[in-house]
Amino acid sequence: MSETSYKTNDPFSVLLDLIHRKSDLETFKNWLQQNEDLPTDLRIALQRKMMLEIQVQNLNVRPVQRKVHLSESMQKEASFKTLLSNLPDWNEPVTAHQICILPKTSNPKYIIGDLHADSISLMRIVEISELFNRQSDKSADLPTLVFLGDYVDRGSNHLGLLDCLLALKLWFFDNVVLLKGNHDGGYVEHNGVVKTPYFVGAEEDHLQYFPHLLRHYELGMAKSQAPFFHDYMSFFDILPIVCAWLSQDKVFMAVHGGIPRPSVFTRPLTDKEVFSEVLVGAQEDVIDPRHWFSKLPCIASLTALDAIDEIGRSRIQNMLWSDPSEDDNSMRWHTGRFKFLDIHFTHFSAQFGIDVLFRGHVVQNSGMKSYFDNRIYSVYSTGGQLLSGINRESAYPEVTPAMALEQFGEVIKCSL
Ligand SMILES: [Mn+2]
Repeated sequence: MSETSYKTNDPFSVLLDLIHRKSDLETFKNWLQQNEDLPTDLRIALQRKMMLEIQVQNLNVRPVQRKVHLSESMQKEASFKTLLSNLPDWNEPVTAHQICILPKTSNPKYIIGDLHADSISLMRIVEISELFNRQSDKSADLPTLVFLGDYVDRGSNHLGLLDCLLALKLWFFDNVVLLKGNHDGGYVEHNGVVKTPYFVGAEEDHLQYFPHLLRHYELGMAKSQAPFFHDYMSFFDILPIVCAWLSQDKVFMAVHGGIPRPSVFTRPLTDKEVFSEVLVGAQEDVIDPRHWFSKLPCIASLTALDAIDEIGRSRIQNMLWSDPSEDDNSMRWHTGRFKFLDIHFTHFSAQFGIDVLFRGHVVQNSGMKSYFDNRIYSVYSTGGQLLSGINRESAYPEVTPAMALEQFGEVIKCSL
C-alpha cells in the first residue's frame, strides 16, 4: 500500500490532515459520517489513537514550568481570585492538581452541560459556537468550550459522541476543556465483573451504560484487539475536575456537580458511630460554619485524593456528585449525592474567592436554571427538543437542551 492510500484510508491520519489544513465544518462532518460506517473494532482503534494523542499533547507540549508555577501557587493560595489576579498572562490553559486555569482573554466562553451519548446536541453546539468559521481569526476571538462532563451512559450514540468530542479536543486543543463527570470512568470491578457506582434499574438495558457496552464490545472481538476497556477508563480519570477563569474581575468556576461536603464534625467518627445516626444528635457541630471547609487550606486541597469524608468518599467524588438546593428538605447528607444550601455555597465561595459557579449533573427541562441569585447556573445540554426538531439520540425526550455563554462577566442562555 502506498503512503498516500494509507493516509486516505486511515481516519486518524485524515483527521490530522484536516486539522493541519483548518478545514471547514462540512469537511469535519463528512469525516464523522465516514466513521459511522466503520466496523466497531476500527472505530475503537481510532478513538484509542485520539485519546493517546490527547494525553501525549497534555504531557509533552504544555509548558512544564507553567504547571510547576501553577501547582506551587495552588498549594499556597485558597482564593481563586488572588491566584487568577496574580498569575502571569499565559495564552493557553494550564492544568495542575486536575484544576484547569484559562488564560486572561475576553473571548466568549460556552459552558456545556451533560451530553450522555448524544452527538446530535453536540453538533448543534459546534454550529452555534462557530468554532470552525472562526478558526482563522486571531485567537482572541475564538470561543472556548468548557464541557462539564457526563459524556457517556443513557443516550444511544456513544461512539458518535466520542468521535466528535475527541476530534474537537485535538482540533481546538487550547479552546476545548473536557471536565470529568460522575459517569465518566465511574465503575467498580469485582472478580472481573463491571459494576457502575450509580443505580441501574433491573428493567434498564445495561448496554446503555458505557462500561457495560465496552465489555460487550470486548467480548465480541478477537483477543488481539482487546482489551481497550481500561484505555477509556484511564483517559476519563485524568480529566480535570475544576476549571476557573477571570472575566471582568469576576471569578467563574466550572465543575460537574458542586462543592465539597461541608465537614460537619469537629472530630473524626469512631468505628462504632454511624454517620446518619450521629448527625441527628450533633446539631451544634453541624451548624458551626467555621468547621465546614476548615480542612481545605488551599486550592490544591480541593482535589487531594487522600482526603476522605465522613462516609468514605473523596472531595473529587463530592464535587462530581453534590447538588445545590433551595430548601432544606431531604438533604441526603448521609449519601454520596448530598445537597448544599445557599449558606454552604456562600461560605465556600467566600473562602475560595468565587463569584459564579457553572455545573451540570441534574436534568433541567428548559436546559438551564439559576440558583442563589444567579451565583450558580445549572446547565443541561442533551435533550429531545432541539430548536431544529426532535432528537432521538437523547435519553431525555422532554428536555429543551441549552448551554451557557459567558462574556464580559455576563451570562446568557443559548438554547440548542
Ligand atoms: Mn452527573
